Amino acid sequence: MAQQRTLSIIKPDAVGKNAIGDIIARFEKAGLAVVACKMLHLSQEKAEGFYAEHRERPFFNDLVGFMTSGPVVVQVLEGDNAIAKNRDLMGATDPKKAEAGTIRADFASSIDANAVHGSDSPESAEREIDYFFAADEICPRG
Ligand code: RTP
Ligand code: MG
Repeated sequence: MAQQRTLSIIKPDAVGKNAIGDIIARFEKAGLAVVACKMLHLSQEKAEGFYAEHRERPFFNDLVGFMTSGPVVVQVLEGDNAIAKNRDLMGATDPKKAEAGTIRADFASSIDANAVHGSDSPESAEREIDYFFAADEICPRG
């Protein structure tokens, strides 16, 4: 599988637990490289635009409220099969269903406060990376 990029967000609950380093270590140990990274506090507009595909879902307002409740760390991860690999490391959306040893099993508190986001397809990865990063903010490892 060719090198791929994916967007990862460490959500406000995990930032609040001081787990940024532990979570990034899991990506790096699994062979994913951080090629872009920034910390920011999302505005309501930025969070709504990011999750626009969920706009009609009943949990949308709670999701936006949670994602704007504190700072997040947004990263581009690069590596072999990065999109699926990141989703495997994250575990299921609901931490009660997440496999032992996954990031959500270890750091998430609930389906809302679930520690991390990861792009779910090559199309989402491209859109989400462009949503947060300019081309000159990404530093490929070559
Ligand atoms: P994410 O987009 O954050 O990586 O999570 P995901 O792909 O695993 O889940 P997705 O279906 O895209 O949902 C986005 C976020 O919305 C919240 N959610 N709440 N209450 C609910 O039934 C429910 N379903 C989803 C979660 O915080 C999820 O991460
Ligand atoms: Mg999703």
